[in-house]
Amino acid sequence: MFVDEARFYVAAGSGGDGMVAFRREKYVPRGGPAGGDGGKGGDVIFVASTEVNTLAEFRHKRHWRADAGGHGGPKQMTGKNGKDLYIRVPLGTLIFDADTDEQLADLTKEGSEFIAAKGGRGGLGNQHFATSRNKAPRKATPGKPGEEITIRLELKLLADVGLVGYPSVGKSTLIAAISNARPKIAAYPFTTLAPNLGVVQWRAQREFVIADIPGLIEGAHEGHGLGLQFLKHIERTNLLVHVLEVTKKLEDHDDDREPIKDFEVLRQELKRFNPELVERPQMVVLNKCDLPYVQEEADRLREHFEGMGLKFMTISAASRENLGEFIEALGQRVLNQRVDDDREGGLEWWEREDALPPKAEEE
Ligand SMILES: Nc1nc2c(ncn2[C@@H]2O[C@H](COP(=O)(O)OP(=O)(O)OP(=O)(O)O)[C@@H](O)[C@H]2O)c(=O)[nH]1
Ligand SMILES: [Mg+2]
Repeated sequence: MFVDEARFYVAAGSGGDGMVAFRREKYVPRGGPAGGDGGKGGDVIFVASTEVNTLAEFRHKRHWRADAGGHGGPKQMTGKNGKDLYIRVPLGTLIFDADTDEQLADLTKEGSEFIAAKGGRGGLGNQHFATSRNKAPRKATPGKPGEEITIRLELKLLADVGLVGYPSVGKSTLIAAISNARPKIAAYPFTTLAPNLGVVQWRAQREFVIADIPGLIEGAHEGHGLGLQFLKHIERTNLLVHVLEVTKKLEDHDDDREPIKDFEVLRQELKRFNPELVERPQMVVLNKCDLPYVQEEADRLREHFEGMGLKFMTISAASRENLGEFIEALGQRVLNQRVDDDREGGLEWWEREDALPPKAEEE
C-alpha cells in the first residue's frame, strides 16, 4: 500500500548512570573510587534508502525508541553505548517537527541521514569526584535523558519527468515501455491508484527518473476521481508531459472528451493545486497513434500545441512508434535542466542540442 504521510513519536536512549564503587583488592587496605561512567544513549537517525518506497511501515508503529546506554560498572568500567536506531525512509522524504511544523530535513539522496533525537550523555562514576579532602566520594551522576520529538513525515517523490493525463490515455503503458517500471495496465479508468517511478536509460551512461501518477479528471480539485492528492509527487519534477488521446466517438455514447479541451481542463486542475506547476517546462504527446482515428487528428493538434510554443510529439506506447525520439527529447530537456541547476549528471556542453563551444576568453 502506498502511504505518503506519517506522524509518530521518536525517543533517543537515555544515558546510563555513573556508578559508585571502590577498588577492592586483596592486601590493599583502602581502595580508591572506581565507579565507571554510564554509556551514551542511542540516537534516532533517519536514513534515506531506495529499498523502501512508501511510509506504510509507520502506520501502525507509533513509538520508536533507541536503546539506553548501559550503567557504569565497578573497576572503572564504562557502560555500553546504546545502539543507534536507524529508521529507513524513501528518497524524497521530508521530515517535520509535528508540533511546530518546522521542516527539519529533506532526504533526497541514497544514504543521507538526519539525527532526529540525540541520545543522552552517560552519567559520571565516582572515580571523577575524588578530591584531596574527599578520597572516597559517594557521588556519581545519573545519565541524561535522550531527546524526544513527535515527527511528521511527508513523502514527495523525486522524479525528473512527470506524466499527467486523463485515465486510460496510456500513461502506465508508456512508462512500462520506456523504463524499468512494471505498473498495472488495463482498459478501465483509474487502473493506477498510486504513483509509479521508473528509471529510463538514455545514451548508455545516463539515466533519469519518470513518474506515472493516477489519472486526473475534471473537478479533481473537488475530489472527483482520485482527486489531486497525487500531484504533490510531480511537484519536484523538472518537466511535465501531458499525455493525450483521441477517444472514439460512439453512436450511443456521447463523451465530450477532446484532446485540446482535455489539456486545458487538466491545466486548470494543476493550477488549482499549485499555480507554479503550469509554469514548469511542459511537453505534449499524443498517444495511441497506431490507431488511424488518432493519427487523423495529429496534424491539427500539432499545429495547435506548437502554436502555443509547446513541444508536441506523436507516439504509440503500444507499438513503440517514436519512443526513441520521445526518450531523446526527454533526456535532452531533463539533463539540460540539470546543467542549469548545476546538478550532478548533467550534459556536457558538446552533448547539448544547441551545442556551441564556450566563447574563448577575450584577451
Ligand atoms: N492502441 C493503443 N492502446 C494503448 C496505447 N497505450 C495504451 N493503450 C491502452 O489503453 C488502455 C489504458 O492504458 P493504461 O496505460 O492503463 O492507461 P493509464 O493512463 O495509465 O490509465 P490510469 O492508470 O487509469 O490513469 C489499455 O487498454 C492499454 O492497452 C497505445 O499506444 N495504443
Ligand atoms: Mg495507469
